[in-house]
Amino acid sequence: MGNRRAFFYMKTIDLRSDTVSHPTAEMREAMANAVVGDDVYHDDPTVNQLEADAAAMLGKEAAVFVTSGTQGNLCALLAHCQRGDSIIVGDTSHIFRFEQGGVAQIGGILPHTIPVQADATLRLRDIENAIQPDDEHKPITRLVALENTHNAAGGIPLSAEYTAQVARLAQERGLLLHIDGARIFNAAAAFNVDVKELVAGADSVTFCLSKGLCAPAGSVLLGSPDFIRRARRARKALGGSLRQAGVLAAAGLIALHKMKDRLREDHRNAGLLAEGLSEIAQVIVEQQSTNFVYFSLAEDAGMTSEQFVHLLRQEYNVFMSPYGGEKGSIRLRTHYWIDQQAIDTVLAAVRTILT
Ligand code: TLP
Repeated sequence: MGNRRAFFYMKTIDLRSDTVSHPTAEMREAMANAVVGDDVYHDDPTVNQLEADAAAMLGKEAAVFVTSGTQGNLCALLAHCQRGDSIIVGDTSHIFRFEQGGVAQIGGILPHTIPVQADATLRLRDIENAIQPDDEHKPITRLVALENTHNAAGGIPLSAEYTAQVARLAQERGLLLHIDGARIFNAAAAFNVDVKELVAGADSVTFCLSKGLCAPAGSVLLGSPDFIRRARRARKALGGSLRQAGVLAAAGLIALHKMKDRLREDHRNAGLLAEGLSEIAQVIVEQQSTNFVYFSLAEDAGMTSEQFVHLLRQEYNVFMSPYGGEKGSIRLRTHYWIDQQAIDTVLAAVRTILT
């Protein structure tokens, strides 16, 4: 217990998700000084700049600022689909699993799920087989959705080559391609490619400003001007049209221009955490990819994952997520506020608890 007390007054080290990352001092200052207008009138120069810069960066013609990744995906699917249409999505995708079934609940859209493979891909054969024939008994298959990086698969990125194959198949079969790119800049950092290459064949893509990129809120949805006009309508109906949203977009601009280039540091830190954890006898590291790490405790650890996570939180101010999936029972994600010193502290705390 003596050692544990030494950690007592330390700051919180929050590894539950990258969504917990706070805005930086530079973001807070930019927010305070943002030039704003009414964005429903397209009058907010800071929002307009964020949308234009994001479109240029991802190689799309138009963009709209939305409140969250969930809203971005829903606006995209409402803009692409009619009620009764069907979309092909992974069975562990965020759209299917973690957005309350909004596409069905609000859009009347039928998710046709196919298995997400261990490498986060959807098999082309499974996509082909899920496309419904033109038959009055069947819903119309409108779209395929990919997720990059894939959350439930453990932060695995999808390559430009794979995405191009799906885009080609979609085009040949008259389907649209949407990418939930909540962490697309992590994927770009992992492959060391221009983010444009990862979304080249997509009709729409969303990315989040508020995860590894550290902005306090907001996502961007991109596509053709006509698609974005329809997505803006959907955003309004969902209550997501903000007024002086430039205060948020100001942080978003810093996220876009300054934070994406440091995501490699988060990946390196996730690697260091995985490496350090794997050296502790009672820890089994299951997976590390981009900024995600999954591990479980060996039987001789003498406690459950829940007890372990509770102890870490109570005694060391280290927050982790008990996960309980097949990738391991505990999940960590690195982000801007997790530095080398935090990693050393976490590894020391885990060692102390388990030994
Ligand atoms: N994911 C959150 C939780 O909702 C699970 C997290 O902590 O990772 N797409 C992907 C791939 C996501 O991981 C998330 C957030 C979203 C969309 C939704 O983003 P928000 O939280 O901004 O609605």
